[in-house]
Amino acid sequence: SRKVYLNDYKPFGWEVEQVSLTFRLSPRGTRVLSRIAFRPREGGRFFLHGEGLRLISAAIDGRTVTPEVTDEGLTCEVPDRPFLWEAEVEIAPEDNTALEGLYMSNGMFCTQCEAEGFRRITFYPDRPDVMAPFRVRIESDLPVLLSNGDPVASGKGWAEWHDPWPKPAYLFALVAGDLRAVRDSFTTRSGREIDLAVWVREGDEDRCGWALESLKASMAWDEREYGREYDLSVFNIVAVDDFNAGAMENKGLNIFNSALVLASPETATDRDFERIEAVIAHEYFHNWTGNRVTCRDWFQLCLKEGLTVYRDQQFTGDMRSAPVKRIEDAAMIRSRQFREDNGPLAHPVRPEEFIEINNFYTITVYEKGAEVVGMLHRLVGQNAWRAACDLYFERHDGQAVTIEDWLAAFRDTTGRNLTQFMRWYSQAGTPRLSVAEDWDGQTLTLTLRQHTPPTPGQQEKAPQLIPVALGLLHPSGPEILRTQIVEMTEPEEVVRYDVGALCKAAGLKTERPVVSALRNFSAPVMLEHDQSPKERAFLLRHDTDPVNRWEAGRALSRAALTAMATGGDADPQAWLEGLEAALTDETLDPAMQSLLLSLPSEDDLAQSLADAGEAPDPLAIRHAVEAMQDHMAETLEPVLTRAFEATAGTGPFRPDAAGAGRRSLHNACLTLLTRRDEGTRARETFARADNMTASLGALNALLSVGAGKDELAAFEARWQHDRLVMDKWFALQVMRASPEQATEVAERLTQHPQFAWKTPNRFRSVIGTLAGNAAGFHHPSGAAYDFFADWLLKLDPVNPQTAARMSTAFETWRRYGPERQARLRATLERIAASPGLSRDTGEMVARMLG
Ligand code: HT7
Ligand code: ZN
Repeated sequence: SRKVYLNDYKPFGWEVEQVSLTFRLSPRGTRVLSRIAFRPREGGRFFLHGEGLRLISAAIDGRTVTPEVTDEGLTCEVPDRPFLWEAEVEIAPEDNTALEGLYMSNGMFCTQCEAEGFRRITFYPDRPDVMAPFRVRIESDLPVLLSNGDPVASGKGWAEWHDPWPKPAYLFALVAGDLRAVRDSFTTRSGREIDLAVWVREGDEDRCGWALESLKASMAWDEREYGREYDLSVFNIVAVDDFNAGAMENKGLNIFNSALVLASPETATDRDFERIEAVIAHEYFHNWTGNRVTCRDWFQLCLKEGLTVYRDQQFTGDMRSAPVKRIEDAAMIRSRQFREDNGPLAHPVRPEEFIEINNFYTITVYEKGAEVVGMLHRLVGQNAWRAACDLYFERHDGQAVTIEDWLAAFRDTTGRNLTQFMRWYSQAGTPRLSVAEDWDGQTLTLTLRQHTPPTPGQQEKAPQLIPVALGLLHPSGPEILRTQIVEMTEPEEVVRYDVGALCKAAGLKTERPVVSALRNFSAPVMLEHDQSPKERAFLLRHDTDPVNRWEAGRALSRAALTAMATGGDADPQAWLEGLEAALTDETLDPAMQSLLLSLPSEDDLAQSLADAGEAPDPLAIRHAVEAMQDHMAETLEPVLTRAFEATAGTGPFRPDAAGAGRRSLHNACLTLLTRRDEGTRARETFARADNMTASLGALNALLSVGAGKDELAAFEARWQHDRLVMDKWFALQVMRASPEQATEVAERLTQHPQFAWKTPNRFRSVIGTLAGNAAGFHHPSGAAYDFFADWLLKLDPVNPQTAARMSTAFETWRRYGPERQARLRATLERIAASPGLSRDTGEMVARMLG
């Protein structure tokens, strides 16, 4: 397979002035007629992408031409002047199981064109830097016919749409089906009324309210915070059951995985509500960060994704709790992004080469990309941030641009030289930041050192610009130095604090302070700061920075758990005392208390052991976690019981942050208390539950102690006709299965009549979840590896994009001991050697094998 390189970028030789498309829809033989007005620029070889298309006819300015067609597209002699290209092709949406291009889901036609799906619809320069206005005519007997932009006209069996905003083909969308609309409207700050609609299958209408509320909140927020207004007369969202990812920001016609649109208290958990709110916002925010200003090429993916994730994080922080959101985001980066950055799949936020771009929709591009944007925001401050964003929109509206253009807006606004900052985009890997303390009785000297280990293809690393947020606390509790940002640029820097003066100013006796470093997770780095359990327990109680308060608790529980998992001396006393204090602190938000109560994931613990040079044993980790949960339940039973009772549901379910926080704490307490009461509370909770958060919380608690058989059956009987709830039912069983039974449970579920493996949501809920059950997946029998690989190979020819993404289950293979490593390597080699492997999965497996 051919590699594409950032440095090989060349603009397309023609401008596309206008695109007109006519679709004659039919499941096995859809005809697509295209009329495209080209105007020469640099010219060159005229090449249009096209894959899996049957060319019926082609003409230039009305005269038939016979282009040379290959598997990837066509070339043709064209005149050296503006010309009209016309072509007719035939495609078979019903046979399109890859879910890229035009495909069918439950009798409905829909599209997914990002990144390179448009070339499966018609011949076109399918690259993001070719932007044009589109007119679309759809002919079909289906009652609802939608495309991008504003509706122009419609009649029986046809509809026409016009999108005046120049857009790349990846933002094209078409939907046709027997759909129902739930409607609302939004008046922009300039007084234009926008028609909003969520389109769903019959029967789902009563689950659209939250998506519409979230959409209106997002529209208002983008106007308020960024001065960005919506720019068409309609905004449509469609829910689709068969979808490779979460959602897609097509201009004026967002298409969503139904799991990320449909919600009612009975069927969706608080997490689902929060995710729906965030993803609706994310896709809406793309209207400016991605659509009006787009990417020059796919190497610049982080330009739209990193920025849009950052914007959706800000939105969630504003709608809910900013500290809780920041802790969750920091936790996600530290576990999942660091895992990617420290393994064989490491790549820069802006990669420089790829074989299959779909493999680069990663946590590094999205989430580390968002961290980089957040660092920039914090470095320049709020006013300059807003001014630079305004300049970026003004300068580049209607253009396809690069990270250099993005940073130029900041350089030109602030006068700052951002050359070193640019390394965050070009250098892969997680910087290690160490903090060493020296105390002479008056002055505290901190020596900060940074280094980034090599990553595949990048041996040498230069120092990064790291904003290190630091604060100091007096050992009696109060803060003596408020958060201060040290902008570190060198491999080593020394910072001195006159603690005597700071203590004096605060009216306190001079004592060695406790350092709170990397507050608010001020940079995506691994902090190495050797603090004692006593200092950590102190920070857990007193730090004014919520992220570091949580981090102090995490460090304590992590240390105890890794010691337990390796047969060492574990002393969880300091942590449990801190936890008890947090649980009885009535000023603390229940959502925060719930976060403090949560343990690091088994995968995080495995990574911590690997970082310390030990081969993790996932079974030992599972036993350690269970022993710790028993210990917590026993020691904290009275406080857990009080918190459980204090958070018992009162009044109707509202999916707001306060209610979600209470329910989260309630469920966390229930899970622990179930280890003490033989499931009595969980059974009662399950029987009384009037919302999905409570039912699933109770079921989860029961399954985690090996009980809950009857409840599982009752749940299935009640929800068997609901595909979204059934996904939860499938996933929970695999997630909570014992290490010995996990593969067997997953295997049994694949025999279930509702295991529709070609539907990505269902495949992920069973097969994907097995990889999330670390102790089950890495059971020494190796059964899970074989089972997982067999399913991956079955899925690969049907849906390569989803198969490739799932293959990352093996990304950590090198962290395990020799026996597991040998099995994992053999499994990867078996996948790599299998005939006809897709380019998508082939690239992933080759990178993992190194
Ligand atoms: N920009 C989109 C990314 C995407 C995608 C979505 C659905 C199916 C396949 C996809 N490939 C890429 C979604 C987003 O990040 O907003
Ligand atoms: Zn996005």
